[in-house]
Amino acid sequence: MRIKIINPNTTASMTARIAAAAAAVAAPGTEIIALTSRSGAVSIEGHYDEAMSIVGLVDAIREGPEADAHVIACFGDPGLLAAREIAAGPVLGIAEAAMHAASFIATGFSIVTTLERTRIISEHLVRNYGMEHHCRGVRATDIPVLELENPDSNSRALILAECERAILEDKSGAIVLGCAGMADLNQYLEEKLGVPVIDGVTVAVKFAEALVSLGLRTSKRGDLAFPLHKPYKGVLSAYAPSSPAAPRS
Ligand code: 2AL
Repeated sequence: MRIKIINPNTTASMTARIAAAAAAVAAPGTEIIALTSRSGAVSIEGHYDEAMSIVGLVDAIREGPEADAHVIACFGDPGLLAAREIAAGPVLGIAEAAMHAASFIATGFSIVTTLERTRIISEHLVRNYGMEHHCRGVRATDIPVLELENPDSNSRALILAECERAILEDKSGAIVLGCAGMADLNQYLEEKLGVPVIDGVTVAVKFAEALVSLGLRTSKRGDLAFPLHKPYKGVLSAYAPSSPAAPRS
């Protein structure tokens, strides 16, 4: 099967790390295609960045070979439901996938994320996904997303310290990493912390494999049906849904 992983920010080096994490867990018959958005912010760190990322995300879903499933590799899960409307196969957001995985293996988890201003995005997702009874805290490290790329930064140490506080203060049994740029940290953190550390990229790949191998696809009854055919105006005119039920993978 083919799984397309889309980094909705425009930083290709981050996509490379996401792709490596995905390839490390993919089953032998799974082809991973990792794409970097061609338009939008270099890092997604707020509501505006998220909103602006969705056109690039849609382009990436539509370009290149068809995929059996898609993964949106940004912890805000930007455009997740819109992506499900235009795709026929499953579309997984890394935040949704990570929270569900955490709820299977611990009664309570904490999310450790990047900038303080992104905390509200995770909090909204916790509520949207019905995870209030499982999530015991959202903790911001105030690390800018692109600092995770900088080998000279002390981001690892800051993230480790915040995870330790989460385990002690929130009484959490698992940590959810709140950024796709942390996809290479889970093993290091797990060894230091002694609790499961969940990176959404890897669990989303495994959930996608499971759904595809079970023959499960996005429901096209109701709100996730292909978008209604209608004209779009202005700079988005090229994005008008082209036919009432154009099946796109
Ligand atoms: C993210 C992420 O996963 N990628 C990105 O650019 N911004 N989310 C976050 N909370 O930092």
